[in-house]
Amino acid sequence: MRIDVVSIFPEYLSALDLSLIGKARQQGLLELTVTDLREFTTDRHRTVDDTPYGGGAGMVMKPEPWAAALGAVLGGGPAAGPGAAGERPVLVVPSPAGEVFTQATARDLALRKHLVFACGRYEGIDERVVDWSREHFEVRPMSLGDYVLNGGEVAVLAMVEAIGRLVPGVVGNPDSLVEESHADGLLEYPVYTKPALWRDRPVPEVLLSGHHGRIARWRRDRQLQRTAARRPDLVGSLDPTGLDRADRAVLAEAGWVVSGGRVVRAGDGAAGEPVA
Ligand code: 6GU
Repeated sequence: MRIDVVSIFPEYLSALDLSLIGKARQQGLLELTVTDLREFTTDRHRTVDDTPYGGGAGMVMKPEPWAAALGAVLGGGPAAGPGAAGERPVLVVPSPAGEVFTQATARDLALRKHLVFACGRYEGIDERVVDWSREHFEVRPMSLGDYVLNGGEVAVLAMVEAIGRLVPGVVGNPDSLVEESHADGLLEYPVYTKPALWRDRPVPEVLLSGHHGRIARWRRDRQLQRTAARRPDLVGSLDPTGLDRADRAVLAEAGWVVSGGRVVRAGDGAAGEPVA
């Protein structure tokens, strides 16, 4: 997979030299290039921003350096036309005004050949850059969640890590990807290691039993309870056909029932359902 990141703070992305993603780059699994947007300015001050039309606080990133940088990333230099045959690269534009980036997004983007991340700063990038980019890229404005960062760089670190670890070969043991949070719409179960007794706190006994069936059931129960307590929004999105009797009993205990083909809060739905 090829990944390009364009930023006025290329050093911010140096964390991508480290750990799993750094190793994947050394192994050639990920070909990641960070480009300094200021290399595509033409004035003495290397200006990338200007005041907003219509007034208001802050500054807006100018279109010309962005068009030149994205043109170069497309491979044909600043005057490059539409891409060659094959799939268009994805242009991810990190922004608190984007669609929320989830594990499903990461899985989707991990299948693509070429991802480009355009890190905005200040109040954002002139919207015409986004419109123009749709001629050359599949454009995806993306947010990490409902809070505001100073720029896209930290968001890109998170997104590249989430995507990169799903590229085959990047995570050594692919089983690690199966039982983690959000793999199946639930939060992960709690984990323990030695010693079996620490500061008067024992590890849950079932985990020492060697009984694989009971351990799997205990873990599944903890996933359901934890998700109901911490992320009720995820419970409401569960597919009831994936829930066995034991799952439904745990959810009922937490105040959720299956009704009308959906998982709903007890009391919120159809007549005749038990109220907690
Ligand atoms: Cl992707 N960018 C910025 N600037 N702020 C954010 C964000 C992204 N996601 C959440 N807040």
